[in-house]
Amino acid sequence: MFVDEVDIHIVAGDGGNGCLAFRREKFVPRGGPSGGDGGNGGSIIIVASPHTNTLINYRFHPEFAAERGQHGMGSNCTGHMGADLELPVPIGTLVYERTDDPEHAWRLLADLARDGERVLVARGGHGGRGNARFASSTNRAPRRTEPGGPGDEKYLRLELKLLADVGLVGFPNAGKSTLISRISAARPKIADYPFTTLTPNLGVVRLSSDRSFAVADVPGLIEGAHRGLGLGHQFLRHLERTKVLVHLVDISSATGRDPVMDLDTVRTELELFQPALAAKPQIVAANKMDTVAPRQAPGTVSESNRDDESRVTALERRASDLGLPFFRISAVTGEGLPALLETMWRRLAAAGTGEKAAPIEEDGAVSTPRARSHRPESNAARRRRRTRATRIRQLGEGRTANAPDRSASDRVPAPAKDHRDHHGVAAKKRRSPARSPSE
Ligand SMILES: Nc1nc2c(ncn2[C@@H]2O[C@H](COP(=O)(O)OP(=O)(O)OP(=O)(O)O)[C@@H](O)[C@H]2O)c(=O)[nH]1
Ligand SMILES: [Mg+2]
Repeated sequence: MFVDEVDIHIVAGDGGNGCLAFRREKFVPRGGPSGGDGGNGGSIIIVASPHTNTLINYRFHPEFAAERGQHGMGSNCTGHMGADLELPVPIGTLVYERTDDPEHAWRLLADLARDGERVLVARGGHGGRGNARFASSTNRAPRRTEPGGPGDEKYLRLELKLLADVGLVGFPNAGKSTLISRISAARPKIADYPFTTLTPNLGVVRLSSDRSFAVADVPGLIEGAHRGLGLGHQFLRHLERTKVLVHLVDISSATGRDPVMDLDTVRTELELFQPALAAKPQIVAANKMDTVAPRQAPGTVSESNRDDESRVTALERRASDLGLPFFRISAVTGEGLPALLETMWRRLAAAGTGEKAAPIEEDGAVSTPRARSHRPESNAARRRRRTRATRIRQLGEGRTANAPDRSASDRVPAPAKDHRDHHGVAAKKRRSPARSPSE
């Protein structure tokens, strides 16, 4: 089963709690605090992998949780970190995050268009500090510990958009699957009835050792596909990343349709689905030329064959009106295919084969590094930022959370002389600002 869209729920691991412990050992009086820190929780990372080509695993298993961090232990033992969880997805998967904004319910987090590209989608919680970390010169037996931070929890949508250079479009039965099976090693189902192809197929065309490109065969389109007729436009998204479109038009009179109308209908459907699709470089190929008799002198051609030839010339005229290259081919016999493939390659080269897909019309970042910088602030980061802002404000007012209020101390007259005790230390200690509970 080909699954190209799934919703999943992910929860990163919580951090382990800090430990409260004291060293108790014979001959070691007042051993001091020895509670270790909790381990960090595991994060969840989505990775583009060439070893999978469908999201089906996520359809039946939509819940994922990373391991939590182990709690801290006595003897200053830090808890184990939770293992990160890597979710492999096919190359070409887009990762969206659900938002609270009703206008943009899904925000694009990353576009994993390259092998091995990865995005951290849920960060594990920080491990809490154990009581050993709170020991100070004034508090040598702290009983304070920190709980571990919670891991991120998110609802994600994974959407697969196949990565192909050339997309084959046309009415059902036009011969798209026959063509892809002829020019590549792909072996899709081929049959003489409409909608044989129910899911997209990919094939790689090798023109020579250093010239190859990927072709996608998507299910046939009919008039009204943008309204959901036929298989609808649900698979057209797989053409969004292609750089060249090839219109395959069934030229045989067996369809009972006009080839020019077929071409115009498919172009209109593409335009209605997404104007950017219709703006891609296009090529027109009249398929099933083996059913059309070769041109002969007038008067020697039978009625039926003359009909077919006029259908081809009408389509050729329409293609030249639109400024599109036109080819006469037969996917079954292989006639005209070398010239068509060369033109595909030239158009691809002109469009820049090495480039990534066109930007998607969604708000939010597309590339992974940018997506990381656009990721919403985590709870821990927000807490840190607020604490820092408060400290800066207090410093501006001449006081900090740790220091006593200067304005109050200013009112107290300063001691006339330094009252040192006989060690000369205690008075100094008494004057030092009180430690805050956060230290
Ligand atoms: N005579 C002839 N028949 C062809 C040619 N190309 C395809 N066919 C036949 O047309 C029928 C449909 O071919 P498919 O390749 O399944 O067509 P499709 O466009 O993939 O159809 P859908 O998957 O339904 O969209 C099959 O019976 C093919 O044998 C051709 O060049 N000449
Ligand atoms: Mg097919």
